[in-house]
Amino acid sequence: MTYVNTATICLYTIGANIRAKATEQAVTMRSHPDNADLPTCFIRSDGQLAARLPTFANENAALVKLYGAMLLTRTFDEKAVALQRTGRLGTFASSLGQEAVSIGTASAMRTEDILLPSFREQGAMLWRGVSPKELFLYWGGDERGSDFAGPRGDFPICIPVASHAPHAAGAALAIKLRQESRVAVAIMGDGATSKGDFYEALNIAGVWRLPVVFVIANNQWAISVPVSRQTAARTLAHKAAAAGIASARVDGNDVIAVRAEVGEAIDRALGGEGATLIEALTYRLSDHTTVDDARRYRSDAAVSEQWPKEPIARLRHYLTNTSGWSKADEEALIADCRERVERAANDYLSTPPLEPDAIFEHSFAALPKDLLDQRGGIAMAKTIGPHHD
Ligand SMILES: Cc1ncc(C[n+]2csc(CCOP(=O)(O)OP(=O)(O)O)c2C)c(N)n1
Ligand SMILES: [Mg+2]
Repeated sequence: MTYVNTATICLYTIGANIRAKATEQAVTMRSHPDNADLPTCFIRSDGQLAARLPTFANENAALVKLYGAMLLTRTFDEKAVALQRTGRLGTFASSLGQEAVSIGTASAMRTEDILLPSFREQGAMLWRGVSPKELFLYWGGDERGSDFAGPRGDFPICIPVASHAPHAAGAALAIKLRQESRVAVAIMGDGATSKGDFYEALNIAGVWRLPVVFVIANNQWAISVPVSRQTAARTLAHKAAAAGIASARVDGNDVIAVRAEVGEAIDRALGGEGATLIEALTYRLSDHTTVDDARRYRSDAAVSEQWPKEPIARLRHYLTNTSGWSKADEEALIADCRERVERAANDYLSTPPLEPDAIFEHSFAALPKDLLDQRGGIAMAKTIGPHHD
């Protein structure tokens, strides 16, 4: 964890010495005040250890659970893309290659914390208990997909870029005013960090010391805009400096590192230390969405270079090396993920569609007049049939 708050830099000189001693025996890549750009990493792309693992990762079952959740996410994404391609789902944003950001973040949260996802965080939502059927319903244009049976306190998918950043600050303010022991956690992309909403949310989170964590899934692209053209800041984590909040950079393809950094940020928030901005470095291996063709703005070679770093193979290498994760284990897990996703897809496909006027049901407690009129029009069309001039 790195603070880019200048007031704490001198403390770090002392802290750095202590930490250097503590990690003498471990090969460490954890972020460090003398090199704020270096991301926290525990497991390298080849599955080898980069640093001594945090306590939660010493238990094999915990790692297998993280692995299974990433695989379920990838299986879900594959099915969603297939459904869209065959005309049975709307536009969809795959999280291929970014599963560790979602799963690392969600696995660090407690049930009572509040997730505010963007549109590419199905992994986090599934981990929190949103069902794959609900996610299919959402992307199929059905409002019932946002009415989660599971995590009732979590926010729905946010399509407008960064508009959930102020919502996260607002949720955190409510937590603080009610003196609850909870944290709001928002996940958004690198493109989101250019929005005014983002800066305003960070600013107020700093001023009011709010219990909120902003996780940036820096997948290097905002549709066709590379991160190099997104900002002149050296890193996205540096954006925390102006808000006076803590920040960290993490290898976003290392699920253990993401979980560790988000966990530390949550602990700080619970301890009254306020907000943290975490930049998770990852890569969007898929098109932006199913209506994008990324080959128009980036080369296949550039994408191929990123594949060896992807998060699922990385953890599989580690599990294979350390705990004898076998081909049979892998096949059983794949079969389980497929079965769960297929069942959810079939449930979604056999769900009768909503009535057209359901579109008016979920945004307003009391409908404004123009929407009341429109709803009346739909009701009339249903009784007398469509109007033809
Ligand atoms: C306010 C707003 N402006 C524009 C868009 C169109 N749009 C959808 S995704 C996107 C890029 C987002 O990039 P990033 O924040 O990096 O997230 P990623 O898609 O990479 O996950 C844009 C411009 C939008 N959804 N909302
Ligand atoms: Mg992006």
